[in-house]
Amino acid sequence: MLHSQNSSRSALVTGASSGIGAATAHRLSTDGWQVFAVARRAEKLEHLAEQEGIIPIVCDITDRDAVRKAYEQVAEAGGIDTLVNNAGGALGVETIGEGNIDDWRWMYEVNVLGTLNVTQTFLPMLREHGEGTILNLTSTAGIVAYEGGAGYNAAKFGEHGMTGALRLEEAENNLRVIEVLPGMVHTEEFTAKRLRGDAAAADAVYSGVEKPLSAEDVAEVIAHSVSLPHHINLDQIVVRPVAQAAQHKVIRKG
Ligand code: 8X3
Repeated sequence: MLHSQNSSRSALVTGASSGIGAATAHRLSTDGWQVFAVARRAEKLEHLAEQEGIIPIVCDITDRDAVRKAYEQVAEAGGIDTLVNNAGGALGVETIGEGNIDDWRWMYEVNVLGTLNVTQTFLPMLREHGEGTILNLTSTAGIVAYEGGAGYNAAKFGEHGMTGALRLEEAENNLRVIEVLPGMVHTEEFTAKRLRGDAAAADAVYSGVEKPLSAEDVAEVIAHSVSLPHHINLDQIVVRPVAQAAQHKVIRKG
C-alpha cells in the first residue's frame, strides 16, 4: 500500500541492505515513495521489508541474469522513475606498491560494472517514463586521490566518469543524472569491510571527529535531490561533515 504524498514516485535502490542504501530506502518510503530495495543478502533485507511501501529484491548487481530478473519483477509491479545506484564499496588501504589486484578487481566490478549493469538494464524503462532520474552514489574518493586509496580511487574515479558521460548521453531523453559524492560517513559496514573486519582500526578512522556524517544525513541529501522538480538537476553534490574540510584536513578533538 502506498502513502499519498509521493505515491506516483517509485525508486529502485541498490545496496539497500545496510548503510546509506538502507537509510535511503527507508527515507524515500517514509516520504511516500514506492521503493524496490535491492541487495545480495536476503536476511539483511528482512527488516526493510517490514516497512510499508518497500519491496525487497534479492539480487547481485554484478550478475546480468539476476538484474534482468529484477527488472521483470519491477516492470510487473508498475516500474520506476528513479534509480539510485548506491551499491559499491572499498577493500583495502594498501599503497599501489603493496595493493592486491583481486581487491582492485572486486572494487571495479562492484562500483563500475555493477552500476553499468543495473543502469543499462533499467535505461529503457527510465527513458520511456519521460521524466526519469538516475542518481549515482560515488564518493569524494572519485575526485580526490589519497595515499592508500588508489584502488578505491580508481574505481570511484571510474564511476564518476561514467556518471558524467551518462548525463551527456541521456539529456535528450529528459533523463536527469545526479551524482552524490560523500566524504566521511560513519556507517556500520563501510570501513569495517575496507579494513577486513578490524573493528578497532575502523573506529580509529572516526576517532575524535565531531559528528561525522551518518547514513541518514546522506539519505536526506539523496531524497532532497530526487524530490526536486524534475527540470532541476543537482549535477554533483559533494557532501562532507564540517569537521572534514578536505580529504586531508580532518578536525579531531580530544
Ligand atoms: C568514502 C569516502 O574518504 O573514505 O567513500 O574515501 S573516503
